[in-house]
Amino acid sequence: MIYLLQHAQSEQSQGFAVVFKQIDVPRREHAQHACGASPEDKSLVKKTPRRARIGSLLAIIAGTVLLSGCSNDTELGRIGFPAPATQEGPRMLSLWQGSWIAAGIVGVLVWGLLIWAIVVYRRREGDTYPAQTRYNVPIEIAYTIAPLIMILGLFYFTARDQAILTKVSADNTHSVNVVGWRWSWAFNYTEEGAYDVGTPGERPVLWLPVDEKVKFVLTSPDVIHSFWVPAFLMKMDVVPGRHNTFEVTPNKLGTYAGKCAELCGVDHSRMLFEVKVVTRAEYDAHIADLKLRGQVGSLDNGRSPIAGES
Ligand SMILES: [Cu+2]
Repeated sequence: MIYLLQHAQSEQSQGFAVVFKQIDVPRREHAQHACGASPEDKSLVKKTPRRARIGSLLAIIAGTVLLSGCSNDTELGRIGFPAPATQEGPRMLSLWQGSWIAAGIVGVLVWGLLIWAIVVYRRREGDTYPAQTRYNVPIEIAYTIAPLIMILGLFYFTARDQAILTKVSADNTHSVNVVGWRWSWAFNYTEEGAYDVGTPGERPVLWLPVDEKVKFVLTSPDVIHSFWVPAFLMKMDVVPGRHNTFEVTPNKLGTYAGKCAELCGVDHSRMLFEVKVVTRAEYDAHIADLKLRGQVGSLDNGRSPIAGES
């Protein structure tokens, strides 16, 4: 190769293109010849164990990320998500974990390639200006196709799960009209004909019977709010003039926190409520109690009727 390079340089009629072709040789080999060193590059022999170590480190990182995503019993395994308290929750959880695992694999690959290039191709004594590569069609095709595959993969799983999670069944028998208003919530138990309402200082409580599918119909008389029960792994905006709807089946008894997740004004942070998932008998008793207190019917604007006002 060096002979060809010298030959090309000696013939003045040969242009730069020919010279570049001729010097398109492994840079290290060329550099070693240029400075008179032996072609037996000992540093190349030493590279293998170092590369193996880097590879092992990357494999350990990738394995840790993958394994941590396998357990749903810990917050670390759920990557920060709360333990799901609905039948639908695990689907949302696995979409979340899958997205992080995919991001982790891509991250490890990119960081690995970066570190590998920095370490293996670092400047060494005697190195000359490296050969410049432009318009490498296979690499540019790979640059285009790889992100496309990633985006299409994320889109497919997101669209699939979103379609399932937002599907509203026709056979619904239990629904609650959730009214988000500045700055609290009203819950209209549609079939039962009872309501409950809170204030920023007094959190309202939404009661739900366990293992029964409930349809939430979200309405707002003023601005956009967002109905969020973190343990349900579901959140949906409450938009004036719209009836946003979703269904969940709470399957764990307990009390859960809820809040508004859309900045809606000065007391947004006080739009807190609680959700009590109880047995059917406790639920019926609570509805009867609401009716005894006179909270019969529904509130479409979130405000309790005040004596003397129509
Ligand atoms: Cu709000």
